[in-house]
Amino acid sequence: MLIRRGGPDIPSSEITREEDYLNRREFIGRVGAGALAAAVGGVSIASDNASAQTAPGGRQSSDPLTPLESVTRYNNFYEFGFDKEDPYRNSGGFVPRPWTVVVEGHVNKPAAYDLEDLIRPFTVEERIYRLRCVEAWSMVIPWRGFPLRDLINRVEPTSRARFVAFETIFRPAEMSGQRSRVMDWPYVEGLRMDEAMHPLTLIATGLYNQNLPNQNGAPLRLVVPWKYGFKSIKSIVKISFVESQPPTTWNRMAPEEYGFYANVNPEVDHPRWSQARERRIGELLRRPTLMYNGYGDQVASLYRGMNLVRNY
Ligand SMILES: Nc1nc2c(c(=O)[nH]1)N[C@H]1C(S)=C(S)[C@@H](COP(=O)(O)O)O[C@H]1N2
Ligand SMILES: [Mo]
Repeated sequence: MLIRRGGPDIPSSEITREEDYLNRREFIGRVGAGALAAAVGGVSIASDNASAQTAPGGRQSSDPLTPLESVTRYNNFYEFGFDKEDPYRNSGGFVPRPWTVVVEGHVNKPAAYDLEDLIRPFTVEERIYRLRCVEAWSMVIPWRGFPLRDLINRVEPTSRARFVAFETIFRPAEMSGQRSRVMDWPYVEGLRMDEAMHPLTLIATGLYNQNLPNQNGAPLRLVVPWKYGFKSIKSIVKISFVESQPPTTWNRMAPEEYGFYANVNPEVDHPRWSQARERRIGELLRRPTLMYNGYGDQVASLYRGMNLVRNY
């Protein structure tokens, strides 16, 4: 299968054909990623394939990958418009580098970090995670990134930090959606500290072995695989360590439809539709939605004793 392009922003030299990518993964499986990285030089993938499979957060999805073309042309990124193809069409003029991330609040090392400096110390690895949108569709995406907790440990939150708040860039000149007031910009999200520290919680800087396309949240975004997609905030410019539960964009817009927790839960329906099943993009038949998007054995303990109907 030939993929035309990964998005309007990616120079053609950076585009990975899905077929090449899949062949390469097979190759990685045989020789080990370390050897491959050594052979081709400077490839930022897991330095040790065995550890990628068995690391605490490294459990991979064995479902077939969603084609790159769907991952980059069927998006939710309201800063670039409402229709699924709008982010693909409208994000070509967005400039994701250079980029600064402000870290503030209850941390020992608050600062405005240049993106490259911020991510340099961390081991970037591939994680294949399912993303389940609250709209009852899902994808399987080979992300490239590092655990958020590596970053959190580096900036040293104090004991007063109980939640982490995230903010997307506000740049209406480049983000046409932000020129209308349909949402309260900038987009904001938040996690409880233990959710943020969970090894499954990823800061993604790429997918399919290329830098994140603009429409997927360049240059860095959150991926929280057991929560509905809207928790996975894109194009992050601010990370704040706070004492109380921060506001989140969708909760502010429609609090009875979108809660703070937003854990994938087939038993708690959205007020306007069922969450029991989902359409995997590219498949015809809908499949059952799994509790915590299938990551329950790793995350259910975070919510033990909580009422999941009330804390939706
Ligand atoms: N800043 C920002 N982040 C966002 C959104 C958005 O509109 N703005 N949409 C969310 C929703 S609803 C989903 S399902 C995922 C989609 O990610 P993807 O387009 O990379 O698949 O991004 C999330 N992050
Ligand atoms: Mo979503």
